[in-house]
Amino acid sequence: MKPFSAKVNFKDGVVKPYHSKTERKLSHMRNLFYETSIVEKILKEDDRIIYEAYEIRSLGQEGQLSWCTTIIYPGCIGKEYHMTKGHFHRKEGSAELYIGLQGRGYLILQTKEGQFSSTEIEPGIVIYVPPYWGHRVVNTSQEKLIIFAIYASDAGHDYELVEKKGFMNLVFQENDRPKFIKNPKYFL
Ligand code: S6P
Ligand code: ZN
Repeated sequence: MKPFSAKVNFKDGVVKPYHSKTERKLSHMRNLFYETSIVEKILKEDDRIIYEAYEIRSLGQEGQLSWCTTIIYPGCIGKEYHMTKGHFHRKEGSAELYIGLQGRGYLILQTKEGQFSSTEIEPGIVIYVPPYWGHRVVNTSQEKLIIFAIYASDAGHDYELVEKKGFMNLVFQENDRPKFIKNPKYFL
């Protein structure tokens, strides 16, 4: 394999060239937002894009790195801010680096044993996601939240647990400010 490069636009998060672009619409996240009745109501009129990701993959082999930008559009579903689905890595011992490029929000993290952590993201903040911590990005700003992530190419995504149990805390907008609320649907 030879060295290669791509150009990341730090203002809009677009990567050129990229290997894959993922577009996550509200309909792809039906059961991830807390207020499912509000989701269904919005979907009758508008299947909005919640986030997009541009990925540069190298071979899915041990020792290789992949990276991506993720652009989370501003907005709320009911009181809950737009966010990514969130995942654990299939190869659970795989760490990751998150770097804030634009906008503001939180990276929320949790372990399968019930530990929870959150870190604010803003341009220039670099967050280390240790092995075994599931992670989700939440946009609490009124602009696009754009992040850059670097991870092991063979880390993989495990969405199952998050789809079943959610995250321990929800990030709600209250009086125009983010507030962390215990997720009543979460169980250990
Ligand atoms: C991969 C890394 C990111 C996310 C992306 C979308 O390990 O954490 O590239 O895949 O931000 O989030 P999600 O939760 O839908 O995969
Ligand atoms: Zn990850």
